Amino acid sequence: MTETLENLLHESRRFVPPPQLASAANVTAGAYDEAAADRLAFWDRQARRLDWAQEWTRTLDWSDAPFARWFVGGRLNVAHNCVDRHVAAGLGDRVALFWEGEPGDTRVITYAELGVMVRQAANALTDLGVGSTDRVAIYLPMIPEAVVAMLACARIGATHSVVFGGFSAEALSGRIIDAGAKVVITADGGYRRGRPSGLKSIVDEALTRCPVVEHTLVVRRTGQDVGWTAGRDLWWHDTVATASDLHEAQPFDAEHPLFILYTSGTTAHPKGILHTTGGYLTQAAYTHHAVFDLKPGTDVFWCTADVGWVTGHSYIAYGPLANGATQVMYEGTPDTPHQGRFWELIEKYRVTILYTAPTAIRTFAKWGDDIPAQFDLTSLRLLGSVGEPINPEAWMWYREQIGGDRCPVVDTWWQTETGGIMISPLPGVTRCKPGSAMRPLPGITADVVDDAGASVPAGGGGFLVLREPWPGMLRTIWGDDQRFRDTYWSRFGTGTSAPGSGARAANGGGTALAEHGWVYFAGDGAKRDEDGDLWLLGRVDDVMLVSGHNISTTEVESALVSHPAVAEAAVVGATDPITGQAIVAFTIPLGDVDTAGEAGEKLLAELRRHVADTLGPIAKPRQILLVGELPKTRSGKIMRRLLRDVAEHRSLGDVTTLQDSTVMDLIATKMDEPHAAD
Ligand code: 6R9
Repeated sequence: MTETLENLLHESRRFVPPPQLASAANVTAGAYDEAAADRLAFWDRQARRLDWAQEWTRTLDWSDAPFARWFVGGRLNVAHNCVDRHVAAGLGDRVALFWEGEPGDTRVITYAELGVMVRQAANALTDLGVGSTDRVAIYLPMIPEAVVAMLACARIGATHSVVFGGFSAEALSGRIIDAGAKVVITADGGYRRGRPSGLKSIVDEALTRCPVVEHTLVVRRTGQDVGWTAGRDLWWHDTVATASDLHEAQPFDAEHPLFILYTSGTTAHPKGILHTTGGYLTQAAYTHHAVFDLKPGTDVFWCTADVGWVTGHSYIAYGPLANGATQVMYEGTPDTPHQGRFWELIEKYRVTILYTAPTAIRTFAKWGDDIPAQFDLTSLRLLGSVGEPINPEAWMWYREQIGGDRCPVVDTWWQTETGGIMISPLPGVTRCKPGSAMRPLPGITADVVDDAGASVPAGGGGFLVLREPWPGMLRTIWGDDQRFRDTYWSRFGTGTSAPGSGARAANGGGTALAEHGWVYFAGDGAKRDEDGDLWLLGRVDDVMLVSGHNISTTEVESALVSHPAVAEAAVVGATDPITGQAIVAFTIPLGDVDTAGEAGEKLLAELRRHVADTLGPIAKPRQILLVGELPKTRSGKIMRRLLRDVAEHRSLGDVTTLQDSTVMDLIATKMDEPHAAD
């Protein structure tokens, strides 16, 4: 980016916390002051929300930056913190998981029962020779055993690497090899879209390339036939379910590796993000307590992410369980067997807090308001969003149609790398603006900087950076310290290769420069509005340069989504002989909108005008295509890279991480059709 991002979108709607929530909130405005007064003392207090076998001697050691050590010398056991201590406190009968399979089968698991399962799995893994210097790959559907497997690894100090169950044999084997996993925990299959899918068969294929794997542990979920390698493969029900449920948890060092999680990106070279024990759990637990205002005795929390993503790690497995939460866990897709499945589950389990993704919210809006309206959603009191920028109109729809115009919506920005939520409203404090993640949480320092690393003034846009280390931060990229430095710490600040270009320049920008000068580059664009609140604008790779103006795809998409005929939109910059790049928009109309013939042409012209009216003529798309679907990753993020290929009539790059690879063929065909809106 040669200039700062333009600031195009203006939003004047404001939503104050409901008084009842505010007056009983877990975290109040004072937390910001406390953390500002002494950030490390603040995190010290949050760490004390956990049980430690041994107290730490130093909160943070940053002397070997960018390699951080938090809670130095402290020792704790994660599984003890997530399960045993609740049982010891007399809460063994509290439900930990209301699990619902896609076909409608259910399991209710209390904390006491979860403890038995975790201890048995810990014993079984130990018997297989797994210890605290080993890695275990977990490739499971959304069944309770996924959480049990993670906790069992944590209990014995083995580092887990959960691989999303939708990934191919190739992706799986690449991750198993990179991590050096010696055991793979999987299932025969899982249910998705009404059909059993195979997992064990994919593991078998992957393992032809992974000689380091000694055993697989296989959960029977679907009962389908599976291949079997005697001596290597073991059934969970023969091994874990028959193991002793007596197991004493040993404490591990605060910096003991807890898990590796591979981020989306190129499958050829996955980045194994490494998280450790004490700091990660502190931040996962604190942010879950603060952002979701969780009241463990009465709330029913539902995070709809898959455990294969970081959201499932931090806000299904670790954060909620550390806080003693009661959760819903759902195996399947939101439209199986019908499009009201989520709302049916909220009604059934009286869910009070829902955490989902903008892609899901926009899809629900597209399916129509009448679907959620058929269910009783009055149990809800708080709604969260994560994964992508949430368009103001999607935020409004979520608040009104799902939250009954009564529940606060918290838009939470964070990454696999950050381990936990970083930027988010506090539900009992913040006057929310639709589409803004608002402020860094207490104890977190974020900034928006220009190309030279100087803080942008209010009203400006640029790169999102984090100026201070935080407890849940990644410690490195597994096996590749240099890539860790290069990717996150070399763009700005002390780690930058051009001396003087980064850290020092930031002094002029207004925000006090951290003494150490290390600046974490998140890779996202952001703007700071006149009030100092933050708006996340997506990956900087997606920013468009139109006639010398940097324009975010997010803002143009939000303008399109604010038109009543539009459900979803994805925008890219395509090479243009006159403007450098020109805006090309792929738009999904709402289900009942007439797009045939002349009506379609009229709509396209109107949409282009609408964007120009909302954001200014500079943001007017050169071309808009009406499409039925958009290319998305399996975690629901729009893949603009592929749309750029289509818009520039290039052959498509890697499509293996797509949720549905046929989508691109349809879009490419559409692109080649003649259109009047050019
Ligand atoms: C938690 C998660 C991280 C990237 C991140 C950003 C995007 C996530 C967002 C958001 C705008 C939000 N992102 N939350 N953008 N507003 N509230 O999604 O982790 O899969 O590693 O993705 O997702 O671009 O950099 P991960």
